[in-house]
Amino acid sequence: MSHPFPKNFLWGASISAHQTEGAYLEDGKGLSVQDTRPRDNHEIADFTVASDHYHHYKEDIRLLAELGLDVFRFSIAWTRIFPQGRGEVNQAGIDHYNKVIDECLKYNIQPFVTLNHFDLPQALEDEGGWSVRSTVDAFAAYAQTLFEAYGDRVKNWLTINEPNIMLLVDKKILGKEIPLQEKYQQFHHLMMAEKYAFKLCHELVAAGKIGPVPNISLVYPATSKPADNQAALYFNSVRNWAYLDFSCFGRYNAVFKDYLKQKGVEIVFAKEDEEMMRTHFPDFVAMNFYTTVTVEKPVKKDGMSDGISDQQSEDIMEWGFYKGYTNPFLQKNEFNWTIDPDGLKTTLQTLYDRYHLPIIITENGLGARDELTADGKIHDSYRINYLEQHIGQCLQAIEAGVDLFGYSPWSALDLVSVHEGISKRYGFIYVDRTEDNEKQLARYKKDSFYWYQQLIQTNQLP
Ligand code: BGP
Repeated sequence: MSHPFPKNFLWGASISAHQTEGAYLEDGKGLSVQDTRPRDNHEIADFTVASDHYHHYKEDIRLLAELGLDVFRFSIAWTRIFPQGRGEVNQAGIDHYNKVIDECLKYNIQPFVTLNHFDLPQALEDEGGWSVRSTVDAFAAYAQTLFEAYGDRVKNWLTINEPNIMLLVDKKILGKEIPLQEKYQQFHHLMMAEKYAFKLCHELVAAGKIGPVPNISLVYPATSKPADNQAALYFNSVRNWAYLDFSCFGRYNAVFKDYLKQKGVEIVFAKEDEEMMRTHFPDFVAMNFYTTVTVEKPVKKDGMSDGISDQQSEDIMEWGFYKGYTNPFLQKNEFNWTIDPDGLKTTLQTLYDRYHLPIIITENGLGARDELTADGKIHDSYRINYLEQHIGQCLQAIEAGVDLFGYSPWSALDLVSVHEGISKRYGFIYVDRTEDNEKQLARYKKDSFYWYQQLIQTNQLP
């Protein structure tokens, strides 16, 4: 029989603004880079409607209360607060999130608020986006506005979702290739923007806590060959540790710096960076975990292919450094992502030993093509199975000494997947997006909803 989780363990569920809200031009909202991103035609539900959470937030939060959540992780759309990225505040945007926050608190659900989840204002992108330093200033002003508006009620903040994935290993999120030098300069600006968020949160939010949100896929060497071990070291450093080392230690790690040197990339630091980066630190780490990755040292340059992201495909390759490898010991989901619950425990232990900070999991889950049955049910036993295995490993990590204080899987309700549109669903709550249907946008509780509800009630796995 499984042991209970610690008494104060936080059970949650997560979403992001642009993947759920829709209402993309309502109440003064400006366009974000996600609104303008080119879409595949097969996506019947685009981000303009998404799950229409903007209009359904009351119903959704009521369902999440029924689920029994302690925590609801959502992001704020920067373009609702500042339609042009900076300048005059859009009061309708401030009001909307006031209502969302108050609705959560009404049910005793703590909001965990992400400042920015992939949706930079298009107006800032037009001025150079994260390539220009002025975007860091705009972000700091935006973060300050949020802390001042909501800091009396929101005590837990997350900075910028997965800068490591958004920029470094995924080609689809921003929908374009960025030249290498520019890419790493953007990365540095994101890192500095986060430092301003730490500083401002600690100054402005009484008892406020804030953490970075990396996507971590632990990297395994394909074999015990020393060269493969080197490949794994480099990919771990670039993909996983570059972000968190900067965030938590205030420096880039030496392997990452060597990688940049070999690539001929030189990050330009502003005068104030050195002091800022060594002065402001997070209170916890919020980790998103889906997969692990396995790499070998590439031996020949041809065969280099065009994988979209390392989570999805082994085709990822950086000549001279690493090449994806199909791990024969791991199963995959229908979207080609490896499933590795044991890897979650190892990741938690590695992370905790490296940074000595409390950890909350803010994403983990199974994307699948769920089917709504004629009687309004969704039998997602595959998701229950996935969650059960991963939550089991969370418990093992806690018992092995990791300070894991919460688990907030992806996603609270169905939303528009970054890579696959609405066809790939993660939610505990099904959102009907069939066309020409009077049930359009209706919500249904999946089998996993009832399973998670039971788990939260008993604070232990069945
Ligand atoms: C993470 C993102 C989420 C979410 C998730 C699943 O990297 O933070 O926004 O989308 O991945 O990815 P996908 O939607 O492609 O299945």
